[in-house]
Amino acid sequence: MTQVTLNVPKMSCGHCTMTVENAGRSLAGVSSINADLDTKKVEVTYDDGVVTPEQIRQAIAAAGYPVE
Ligand SMILES: [Cu+2]
Repeated sequence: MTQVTLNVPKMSCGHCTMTVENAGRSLAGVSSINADLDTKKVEVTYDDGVVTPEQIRQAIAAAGYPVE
């Protein structure tokens, strides 16, 4: 398992973090995702043989939250 921390500054409430987490969870290979509202960071644990960090970024961006 590989871990990555993404910056998602647009998250502004609990609904945002839920939307971001659900977007990440919808991807095969993502084993855990935790969005922190205070730091605007999203920690993702994933299987790098199944999914790439770029795909995770794109899924979160497609949900309306650009990753910086
Ligand atoms: Cu929100």
